[in-house]
Amino acid sequence: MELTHIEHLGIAVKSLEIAIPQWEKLLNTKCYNIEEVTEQKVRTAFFKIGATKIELLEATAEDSPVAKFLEKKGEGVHHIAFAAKGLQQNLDEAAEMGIQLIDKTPRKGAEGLNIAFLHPKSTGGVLTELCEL
Ligand code: CMX
Repeated sequence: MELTHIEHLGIAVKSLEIAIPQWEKLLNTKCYNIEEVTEQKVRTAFFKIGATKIELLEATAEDSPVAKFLEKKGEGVHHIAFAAKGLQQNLDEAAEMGIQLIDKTPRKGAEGLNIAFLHPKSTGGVLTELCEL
């Protein structure tokens, strides 16, 4: 696989309204984008911090993956996202290595990026996202 850097860290929060000002204070920077990703049943808020980003995730439905996560584990780091050169090729290589793919082909994520998730059961318990550069 060819991963270049950490594109963002996804953090599950109960409420963006509460979390955004807290993270703006912590990072000393303003949230630059709030976006709903209907397909993923989340509302997201982004912050730039150096070469990477922080993505806050709020569930928009009871059956959202983020709602399930919050119920089981509470607020906290939900996933790590790597920038990948050639997303489909990286997915094919991951599958060849025996990594379980949640998405066998790329789909559209926040900020218009093509993304795909790898199952946490095959990535050391960390939900992992690949983002096409
Ligand atoms: N990180 C680590 N482990 C996780 C996890 C996460 N974010 N989410 C679930 N798991 C673990 C659970 O703890 C559980 O482990 P155990 O079997 O040991 O209890 C196991 O995975 C199954 O979890 P579950 O609650 O039964 O949930 P599902 O199997 O229904 O779904 C997953 C889990 C990862 C397949 C699903 O959440 C998914 O498809 N995620 C990718 C999409 C996503 O998260 N979208 C939201 C973000 C979108 C964005 O960034 O734009």
